[in-house]
Amino acid sequence: MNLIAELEKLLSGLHADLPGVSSLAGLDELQTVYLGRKGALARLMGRLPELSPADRPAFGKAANAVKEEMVSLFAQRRKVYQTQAEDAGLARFDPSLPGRLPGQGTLHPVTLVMEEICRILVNLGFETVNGPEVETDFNNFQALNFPPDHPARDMQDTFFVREGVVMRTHTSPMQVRAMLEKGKPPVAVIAPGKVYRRDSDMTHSPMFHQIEGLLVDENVSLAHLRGTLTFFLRELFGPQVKVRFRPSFFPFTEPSLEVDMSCILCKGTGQRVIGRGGKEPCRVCKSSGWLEILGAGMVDPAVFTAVGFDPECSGFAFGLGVERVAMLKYGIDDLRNFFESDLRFLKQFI
Ligand code: 2U9
Repeated sequence: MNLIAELEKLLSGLHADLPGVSSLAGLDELQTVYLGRKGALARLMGRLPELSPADRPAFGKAANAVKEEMVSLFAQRRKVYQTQAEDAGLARFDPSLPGRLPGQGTLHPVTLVMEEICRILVNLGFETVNGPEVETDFNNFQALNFPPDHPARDMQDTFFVREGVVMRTHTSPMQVRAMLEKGKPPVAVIAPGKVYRRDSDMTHSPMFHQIEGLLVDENVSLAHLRGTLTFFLRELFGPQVKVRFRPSFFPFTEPSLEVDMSCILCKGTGQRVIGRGGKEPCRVCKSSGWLEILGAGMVDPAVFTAVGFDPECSGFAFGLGVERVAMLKYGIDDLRNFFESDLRFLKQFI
């Protein structure tokens, strides 16, 4: 049989074999048999030297035509299988299934506590005010009756941006702004936010969060301050909390107070019950039974004068550190946990 006839036989052999293939893998196998490097067509073409030089071009041309046809037959068949595979994939796809949710973050414990505190105070009628963390010396110190030689005005204690401009050391400048904007009483605002002090150790960080409150009206008394803060602490820590007030000093309040609450771990006893009737000194309140939680006082008339209010008007103010509250509420003993962004820590607060 001449070689050209063999080429035709090979092609009709492929036509006969193709319908017997039932998978993509089977098709790959058959393609190797016919078109592989050592396949039937390659073997046939390897017999070119058997032909006389005059017959070789005709054979070469016929062999190329057969190869092209074979390649196209395999390609067509492959397409059929691919479409079938895609259809099968689509049949398995259920568009009614809920989508996969991207991993959701959680709120930072400081944010959670800040929101909780603001919620209680807003329910009491205070309005939230937010503002700049870079402040004028007037709003941060002068208006709040800080004398020029007060230690807080020293480079060691405050971050100075430039002459007369500081990173706010408390959120009190927001209450100053609120009074300047309103022009006269009544004012009832809370100012939550970041504050900056040149401090850094186990219990101090150069940036922390405060919430301060201010109420200015006619005939505001220490009794209003006491009632408000007692209610506030019982909402935040539970109705069993006892509250006490001690004299203190701040430039912007007179009289000034430190507010303590009964220890939330030992319930004010100074001792914690362990095991069967055993007791140990409470480590949270260092056995005193009390925790310092707020600073407060009646607004000093010098502050009213500085913002153009009648110095005869009356008001109370208070302030607290949010990280401290979060540490007590969640039993955290190292402040640095809040700022290290360790997800194992942060994911515990939902
Ligand atoms: C104006 C007038 C008075 C805000 C106050 C405190 C007492 C206070 C500290 C608590 C812990 C700051 O975070 S802390 O270190 N705050 O003790 N703050 S009275 O008094 C004001 C504020 C604004 C116009």
